Amino acid sequence: MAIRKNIRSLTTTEKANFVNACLALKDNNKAGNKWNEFVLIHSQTSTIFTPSNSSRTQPHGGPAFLAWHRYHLHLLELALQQVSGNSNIGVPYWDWTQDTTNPFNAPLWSDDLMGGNGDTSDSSYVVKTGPFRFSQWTIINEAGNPVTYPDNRFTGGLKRRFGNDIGSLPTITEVNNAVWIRNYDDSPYDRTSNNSARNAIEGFINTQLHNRVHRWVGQTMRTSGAPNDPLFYLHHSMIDRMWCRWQSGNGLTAYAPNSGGPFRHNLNDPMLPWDITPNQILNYNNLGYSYDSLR
Ligand SMILES: [Cu+2]
Repeated sequence: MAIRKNIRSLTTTEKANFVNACLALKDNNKAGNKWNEFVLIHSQTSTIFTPSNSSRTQPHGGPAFLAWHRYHLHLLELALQQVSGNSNIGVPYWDWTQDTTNPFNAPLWSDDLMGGNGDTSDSSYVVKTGPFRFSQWTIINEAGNPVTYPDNRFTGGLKRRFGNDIGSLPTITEVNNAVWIRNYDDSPYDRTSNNSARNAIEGFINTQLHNRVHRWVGQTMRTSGAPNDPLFYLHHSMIDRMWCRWQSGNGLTAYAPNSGGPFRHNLNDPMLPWDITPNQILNYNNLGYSYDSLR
């Protein structure tokens, strides 16, 4: 049984276990490694519009957002458990509301967890510290090849540029305001939905919760290849935790639309590429993980 912990509560051993499992899944950057498969599932489905003439894709901008990312994160967690032989590994979460006053010095940027900001001194914004630093960890484009940059420097390097695109992280008040919306989602079930906990958490309305953190970290995290950065999963563990908290107040069967909405976003529609339905994963207890705390 995996317990997803706040990164602040991890022991030195737990941090090492998580990092080493990520590195093992990456398999020395060998072609076809499992980590990269997860990146490609995200980047490729991000181009599948549902339906084709809408702004809504399978993973983003629609009701399936939370369910799709819950399942993606769950599969990654299982893969980390499998490769490490440790069924207790849970993907820890980054509660960014605890780092709003001093985000550049948040504890997860340590050398034994995520490493830090990209290098601003040479304006490359390439991550050069921690386990996922340049030359240790290679990020890929939509074709599965190492990412290249216009200046021909640091091919394959992971990039971050904290606080450049947007200056601050979301606060606990903003999280509460999103979680207190009782409606899971609302017509037209897209980026404009107003009375929608899903859209408030995803962040196309109000204070951009999920989207804002991607923007604050910047660079790789702002692309459809964001799962190249292991930080993606710590962020989505926090997003899934927010949904679990919403479910604790609204029930494990609450969802919308049950039917009649856009295909691949209704309760019993198969989500690409797995053909699993939101209905099958609403009750996350059945997926074998829990959180150390929901608030
Ligand atoms: Cu996503």
